[in-house]
Formats: sequence, C-alpha cells, structure tokens
Amino acid sequence: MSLLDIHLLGSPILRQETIVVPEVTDQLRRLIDDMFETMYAARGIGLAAPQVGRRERIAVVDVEGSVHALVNPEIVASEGTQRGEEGCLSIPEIYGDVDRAMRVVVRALDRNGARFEVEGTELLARCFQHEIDHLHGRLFIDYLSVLKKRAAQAKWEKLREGDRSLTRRVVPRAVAEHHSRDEEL
Ligand code: K1U
Ligand code: ZN
Repeated sequence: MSLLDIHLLGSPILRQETIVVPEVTDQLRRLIDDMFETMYAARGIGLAAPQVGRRERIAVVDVEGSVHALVNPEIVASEGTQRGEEGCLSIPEIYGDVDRAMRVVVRALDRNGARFEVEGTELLARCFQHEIDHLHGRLFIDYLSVLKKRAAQAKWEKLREGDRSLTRRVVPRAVAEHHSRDEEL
C-alpha cells in the first residue's frame, strides 16, 4: 500500500466533477486501500478520490468504526438538519460551521462491486455529505457566509505564505508521532 499526496485548495481537480466507475477492478481496489491508508495517516474521518488527484467517483469513510468504501455513492434519502464544525484535509487548519442533513441514506457499490445502502446520522451523515460533495467539486467553504468565506480565504493565504504547491505529502503516523515526541522533550 502507498500513501498518496493530498491536493490542496487551489488545485483544479478539487473543483471538477468525478467520473462514474463502470466496474470495480483490482486497480481500483488498490486505490481504495491507498485512500484508507492515506486517510488514517492524515487523521481524517473521510477522503474522496479528487483529494488524491483521481477522477473516479470513489470515497472512503471511517467514523467511529463505521468503515465504508463508497463507489458511485448517491444520497437517496435525507431528513432533519444539524449545524456543526467541519474541516477538510485539503484545507488544513481552516474550520467552519456548516448546516447539513441530520440523517442520510447513501446508495453505493462496495469494493466488490455489490450494491448496498447505508444509513448515517450526526457525524457519519455529515461525513457522507462532505465526501459526496467532494465528488461533485464542492467544498465545505462554499457553504460559509460571504464574510466567513472571505476570512477563511485570508487565513488560508496567510498560512500558505506564498507557497504555491498544489499538493501536500502525508507523513506516516509512526514518523509523525516520533517527531511530536521530540518536540515535547
Ligand atoms: O474529506 C475530508 O477532507 C476529510 C474530512 C472529513 C470531515 C471532517 C469533518 C466533518 C465532516 C467531514 C476530515 O476528516 S478533516 C479531520 C477532521 O476535521 C475531523 C477528524 C475527526 C473527527 C472530526 C473531524
Ligand atoms: Zn474535505
């Protein structure tokens, strides 16, 4: 398995529509494995293919042990609303409150190409909506008010300070933990 680089805000692929997967091949199963590995190393609860530079309609999710590989996912039912904070592995250190449905039912293919439906509420429902948005070129900052979006963009530009790279490397967890212990000493 491999860690994949994560595309950052400003990378055009994050704004593109994804392509429906006609068949789940061994190559795509390897992509799914790499996406899970990358998501765990980056300490995320979800990851969508455009975030790793891919156009296939695929996302992975692990919210409190509810683990799903979603191929061609679509929301087939939703109800209620919740407001809560979101972050994004493609826009690190930027957070904002977003209104989402409280409960959703997602229909997708699994890693073996079998169709399934899964229900999510609260954080799982939020994560499904965030990841499916990625598959249609939408980011959580699109839902912020004009003022909050402007503030988020200003903070992002300051954080980037002239760094024009469109991707970031994910550090394996063991290495990241080793360095953070060094900093504590
Ligand atoms: O798609 C992504 O960028 C991953 C993103 C998903 C997400 C975060 C928060 C709400 C909905 C969806 C992340 O995982 S960012 C990491 C993060 O903010 C987080 C991690 C653990 C618990 C809660 C949030
Ligand atoms: Zn995201």
